[in-house]
Amino acid sequence: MSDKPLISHTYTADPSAHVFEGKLYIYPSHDRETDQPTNDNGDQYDMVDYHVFSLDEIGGEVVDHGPALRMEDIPWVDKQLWAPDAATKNGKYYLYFPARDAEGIFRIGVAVGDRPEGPFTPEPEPIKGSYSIDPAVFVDEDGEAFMYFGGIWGGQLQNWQGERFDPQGEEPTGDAPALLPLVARMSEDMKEFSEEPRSIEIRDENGELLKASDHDRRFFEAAWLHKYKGRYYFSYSTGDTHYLCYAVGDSPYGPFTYGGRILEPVLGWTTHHSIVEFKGKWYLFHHDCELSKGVNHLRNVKVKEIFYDEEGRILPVE
Ligand code: FUB
Repeated sequence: MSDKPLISHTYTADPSAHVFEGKLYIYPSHDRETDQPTNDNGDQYDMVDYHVFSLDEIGGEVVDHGPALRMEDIPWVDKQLWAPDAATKNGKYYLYFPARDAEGIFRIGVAVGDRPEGPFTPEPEPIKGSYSIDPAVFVDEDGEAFMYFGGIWGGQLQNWQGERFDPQGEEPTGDAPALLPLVARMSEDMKEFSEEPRSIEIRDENGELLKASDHDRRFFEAAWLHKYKGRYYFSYSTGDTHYLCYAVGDSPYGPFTYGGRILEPVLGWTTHHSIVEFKGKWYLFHHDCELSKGVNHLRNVKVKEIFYDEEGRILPVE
């Protein structure tokens, strides 16, 4: 299968792929050139809108449906439309997105549409109780929906270790448990959390929480949840070590046990993905920086087929 960028007329990243109405839809970040400085805070990821893309089949034409949501139309957003996701329920489509508010704090918003490709109308306020970045919304077979989210460093998760935002918050170090991603059940109308977000435990083979110093395995950002043969697979990026990893559990709330790496580091600092079944095969959508020849904030989406072994382990991508 070709390893070429799926989209080459514009920069795209953080692809959340879903099958809606028999088609494969991709909800990516829309990277752009910027004069913002490059730093660990991620200021260079300075995006201002979202486009939705669709394919009838893998390897077929990718249709760009144009702007689905623009920053200027979202009342609470000041800057940085980062990695989005989408979900459908009750005949509506929901686009979830993180962005910084007027105080520079990342919150998560939702916009509603009638079609998978939008357009989407944003709610005037972010989701109450939301913070940090990278929402991924999983709708289980019984119709219950859950949002997974969180990201450290520029994603600000380290600033939320107490009741409120602490500008001095830092990632723990050494043998302390690593910071954990979050999950919250969604309300029936998909616009709110119906409970307080709770931490997702990612444990090692001995049942211990991953340590903060374990940068090869600890959660950094890019949460994704999919279900395979009745089990829940939570996958994520390790950030500064640049791996895509997964962990497996028996409940959407976890706990999850670390399962291994899916993808080795790619060209560019960030790595971010989604996993989806389409027409009987499983695919990893992800990004690298091939088109821009390595400019970290100018990324392009790619797709690879993935496989499981008999025990349900995801085989690392070659
Ligand atoms: O695209 C901006 C940020 O870069 C995303 O939110 C992160 O997951 C990383 O890919």
